[in-house]
Amino acid sequence: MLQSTQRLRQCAMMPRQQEKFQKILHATFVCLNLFVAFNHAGDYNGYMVYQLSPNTSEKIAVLKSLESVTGYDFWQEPGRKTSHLMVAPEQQHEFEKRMAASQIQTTIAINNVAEHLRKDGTYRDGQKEKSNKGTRRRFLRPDWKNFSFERYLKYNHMLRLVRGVVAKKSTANVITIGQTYQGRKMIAVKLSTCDNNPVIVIDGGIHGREWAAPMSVLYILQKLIDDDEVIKKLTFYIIPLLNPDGYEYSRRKDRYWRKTMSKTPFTKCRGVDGNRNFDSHWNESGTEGDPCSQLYSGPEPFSESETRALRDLITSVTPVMYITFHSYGGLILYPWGYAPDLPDNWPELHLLGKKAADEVKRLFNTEYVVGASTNLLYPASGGSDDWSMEKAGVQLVYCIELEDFGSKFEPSPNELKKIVQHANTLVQVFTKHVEENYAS
Ligand code: 0X9
Ligand code: ZN
Repeated sequence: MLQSTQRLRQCAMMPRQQEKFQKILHATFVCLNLFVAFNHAGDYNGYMVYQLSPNTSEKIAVLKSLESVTGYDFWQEPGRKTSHLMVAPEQQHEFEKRMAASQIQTTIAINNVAEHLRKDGTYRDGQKEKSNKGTRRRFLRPDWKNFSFERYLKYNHMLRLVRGVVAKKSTANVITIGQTYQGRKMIAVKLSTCDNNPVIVIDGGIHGREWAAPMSVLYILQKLIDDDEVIKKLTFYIIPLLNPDGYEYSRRKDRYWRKTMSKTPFTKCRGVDGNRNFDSHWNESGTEGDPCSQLYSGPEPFSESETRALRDLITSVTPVMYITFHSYGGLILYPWGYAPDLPDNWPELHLLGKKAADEVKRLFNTEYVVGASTNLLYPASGGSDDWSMEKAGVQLVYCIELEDFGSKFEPSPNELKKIVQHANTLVQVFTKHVEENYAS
């Protein structure tokens, strides 16, 4: 529930004074930066999440200038009507002053992130759950047929589920597409009956903390694997989890970890934002050169083994469609993400996106908004979606920000169950379009 931050005082300052004031604040932020960078390590006691409603482009620019400040973590980046920002306790006072000075409307979405996390967590993998008979048992061996998508799975269990089901199906194969920085196996499931069929690549979880995304891709796989009719006409490569290192670190140590886990020389900060690491307008917009930033684009394009694995798969199978799942926001995005330009085929992408959104609305009464990435969200270059269209020539490309029902990164079991169905509905509509227009 949102609470109003009435303690924010609206300051009526002259522009010059305001500029000076903002410079002093910025200097204070930079000093705090170093302190916070080495001090939170997954402990979110006292951290707050603010909901911000900047109603002018100047106010959005003020928020954007905070992106580079460590201790500030945008859960939803500035660009849309509202955004969510987590702020470390040491910085909250300065932050509130700054918002007041810039007259940006601010409410508190989560008062203490650590408490919020303590309340959550009853439905994570490995924790006790009620069995059908009402007794409590440990959920160690999820089995595919009865798995109901009401909890999040650890990566090993995802692999176990996938391997188990693929072993029973002649049209499905698990292929290893690479290895993560920490040595985890990266896999894709190939569903195919004929190598000449149009190819669709689907992935999820390039951002560690977005747990609903890999679960959605697993659900899509569960539905597709038995759909013999579709597999007669199309070939799929499904990558349930693109950033297993980041996901596992988010499960075990730091719930809001977003990046990969690679090490960069001369800094204690780890990881690269995989979705800023692709070689498409690399490092041009919405990215950071600071290894401590959540949006660090890496030392060079494709510095990460995880992004290279996707690159190599896509270049070798030349898909006609690529869909990447993220959370959250309830958005169906198509390129470009680096700038407000539009691809030539944007009318097709827009109409198909709308068709898919209409189907989710009809079945679940949930609204997904459709549009070009930069225009609907914000400019951010180096994304897997932009790269696959620009450099790999994939014609139909979507980045889906799954609905969260206001639960942000922590959809409840009930919500997760609906979210994975949204994802599957979108894919069904997309798949039908490819079948009807691109298959022979
Ligand atoms: O910023 C991102 O990478 C995505 N949003 S998220 O909140 N899940 O991090 C949106 C990516 C949209 N695509 C591009 N900008 N290329
Ligand atoms: Zn994401």
